[in-house]
Amino acid sequence: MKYLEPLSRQVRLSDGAIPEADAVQERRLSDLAGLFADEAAESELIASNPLVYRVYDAAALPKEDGQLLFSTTVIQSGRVGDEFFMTKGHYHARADRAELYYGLSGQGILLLQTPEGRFEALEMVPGTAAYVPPYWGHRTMNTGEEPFVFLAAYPADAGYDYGTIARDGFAALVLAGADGPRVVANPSFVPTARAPKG
Ligand code: PAN
Ligand code: ZN
Repeated sequence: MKYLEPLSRQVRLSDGAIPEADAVQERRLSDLAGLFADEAAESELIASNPLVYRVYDAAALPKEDGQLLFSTTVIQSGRVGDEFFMTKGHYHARADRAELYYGLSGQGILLLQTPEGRFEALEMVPGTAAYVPPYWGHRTMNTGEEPFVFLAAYPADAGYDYGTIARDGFAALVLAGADGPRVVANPSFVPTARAPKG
């Protein structure tokens, strides 16, 4: 039996960074082109191409059944039109894989949807543990003035399906309103009638 070595990583609580991260992914607005509802606001802001979020992948582990990956996501505060800065959003390529998010700092919303277009919005603040069930697409947005940071832990073979959301959009939008964030149905969303794959 070949055992993997136990490991730990420090998550810097002041900014969500993992200094010993195996990889850091940066997503600028140009990486999210076409995902925001207000196209004019998006193309205006793309000229300065702000950083929207970073993902710190904690450790290089085998992407196999039985392994867990973990990472932090740090979403900057900002908006494109009335829509809050957000992640690209994805289903898992192995759609039956679940995930756990844990809020570390700032505030945000975890938006989830089924392929048929049912959606749920979970508020996330420091200390919120939020469960992403199998088959639900998921995207997070920063609804506050500070960076929004959460830890994610997920099966290492979950993978990413970004294409479905890039093509069909998300069932709901989260918009800034006078009384705080509003979750509204997205009129441009195309429900994906597809058989879940596992
Ligand atoms: C998270 C996300 C991370 C960035 O680790 O990958 O928050 O969001 P996008 O992958 O949608 O750009 C996760 O859900 N992993 O499965
Ligand atoms: Zn995921």
